[in-house]
Amino acid sequence: EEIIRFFEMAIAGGQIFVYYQPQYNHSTGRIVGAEGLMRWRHPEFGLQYPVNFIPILEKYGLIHRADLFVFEQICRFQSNCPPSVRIPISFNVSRHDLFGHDYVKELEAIRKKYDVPVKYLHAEITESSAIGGIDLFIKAITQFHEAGYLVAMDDFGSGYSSLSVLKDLPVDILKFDLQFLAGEGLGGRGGIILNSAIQMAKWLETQVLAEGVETIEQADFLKSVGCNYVQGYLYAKPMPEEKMRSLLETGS
Ligand code: G
Ligand code: G
Ligand code: MN
Ligand code: NA
Repeated sequence: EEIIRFFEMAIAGGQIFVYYQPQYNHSTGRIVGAEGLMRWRHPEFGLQYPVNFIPILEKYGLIHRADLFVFEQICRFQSNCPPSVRIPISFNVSRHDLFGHDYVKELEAIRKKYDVPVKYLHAEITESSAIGGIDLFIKAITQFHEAGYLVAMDDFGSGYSSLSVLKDLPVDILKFDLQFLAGEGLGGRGGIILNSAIQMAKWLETQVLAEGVETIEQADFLKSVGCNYVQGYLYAKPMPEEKMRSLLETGS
C-alpha cells in the first residue's frame, strides 16, 4: 500500500519519464524508428536506469502501471509529432504485464485516446522472459497482431533456448544484442553465429535489428552480412523527448 502510493506520487511528480534511442537504416543513414526507455529521476538519488528499478517495480506489482504510463507517454509523443516525420516507436512489454490483464485491450484504449495509427507503435518482448511460459506470449503476440501491432523480440541470442523460442513465437522483428558477443570480436564463433542468425531471420521473413552497436568494426560487419537496421551508442544514445523531437523535426 505504502509503496503503491509512493510510486503514484513519483508518476504524478513527473519523476518517471521516457528516453528515446533512435534506430537507423545504416545503408541510407535515415532514422527508421526509436525505442522508448523508462527512466526514473529520483529527487534524492538522481537519474535511475531500468536495471536498478524494474526488478523492484516487478516485485511490488507496479510494472504494469509503469509500462502503461510509458506507453501513454509514447502515444502523446506520437500525437504531437508532425505526421511527415513520424517514425515507429517501440515500447517494452514485461511478462508481468500479460498476467491477469487484457493488456492489448488496455493499450488500445490509450492509443485510441491519442489517435495514433497502430503502425507507429511496435511491441518489444524479451526472449528470456518467454522461457518457462511460452503460452502467455503466443497468446499475446496473436492479440498484438490482431490489433495491428508489429512485435519485436528483444535480446535475441542472449537466452539459452533462442531457437525454440523463435520457432514458437511468430515475431516480426528480431533484435540481436551485440552484448552477447561480450568483448569477443566478430571474427570468431560469435560472428559466425550472428551471420547465420541474420540469414535465418531473412528466410523467416523477419526483420533484423542489431542493438548495442558501439564500434565501426561492428557496423562494417553488420553491413557485410546484410543487417541494415541498427541501434547503439555508435549512432545515438538514448535521449530526452525534446531532443528526439528536434532530431526528427530538424535533423539535429
Ligand atoms: O535504458 P536501458 O538500456 O538501461 O534499459 C535496459 C532494459 O530495461 C531494457 O533492455 C528493457 O528490457 C528494460 N526496459 C527499459 N524501459 C522499459 C520499460 O518501459 N518497460 C519495461 N518493462 N522494461 C523496460
Ligand atoms: O530493451 P533493451 O534492454 O534492449 O534496451 C537497450 C538497453 O541498452 C538500454 O538500456 C540502452 O540504454 C542500452 N544501450 C543502447 N545502446 C547501447 C550500446 O551501444 N551499448 C551498450 N552497452 N548499451 C546500449
Ligand atoms: Mn528493448
Ligand atoms: Na535489448
